[in-house]
Amino acid sequence: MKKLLALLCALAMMLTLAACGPAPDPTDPPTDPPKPTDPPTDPATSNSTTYLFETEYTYMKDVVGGGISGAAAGLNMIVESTDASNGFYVGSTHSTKCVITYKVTSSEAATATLRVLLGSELGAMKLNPTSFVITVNGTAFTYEEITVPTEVKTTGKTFTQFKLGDIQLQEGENIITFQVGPNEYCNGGPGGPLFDAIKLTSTATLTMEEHPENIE
Ligand SMILES: [Ca+2]
Repeated sequence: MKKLLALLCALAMMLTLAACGPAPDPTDPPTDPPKPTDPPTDPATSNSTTYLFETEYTYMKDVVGGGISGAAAGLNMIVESTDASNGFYVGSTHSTKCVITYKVTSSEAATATLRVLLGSELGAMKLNPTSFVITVNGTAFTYEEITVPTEVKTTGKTFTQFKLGDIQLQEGENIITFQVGPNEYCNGGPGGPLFDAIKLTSTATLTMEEHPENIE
């Protein structure tokens, strides 16, 4: 009987010791806390729309341009081309007096991503906020320099799309201007790109003041 009691005591001690092992610390955080769902990289993309606005539909009648050799202005700057969006682009922009003006009405104040479709007849052309000035409602828009490749009709890559960045639109009418700045791309004088169209991507509803009679 004594032996049995001793055995039971020994067992009880072993169980007690076993129960005294390192207890989990209740303050420890879970090793893998649930992560919040990653936000979409661009919250505006889900319900935004991309609008294609043709340069040949801007108000062109009073626009001053410049050809490689000789003057150009107004509707004479519009060129028909199967390579261009809508079959036309605006060329002969080789003058610092050349200002292309888009009037875009926005349903609300909103951000819009600006892309431009450009070509070059003057070789590879570096455009930046100095050599090609862009303004939005009178404020200069800063963008990273782009290089417009020369016109290469054999590959059909006459026009290249460039994403320039986000602009801020106000509710109602917005004026977006593109002006050739001082540069030496055209025989040492100012040269501009072949201007096909712009694209604006925004959650707002956008409309452009269009002049389709330009190409009639
Ligand atoms: Ca066009």
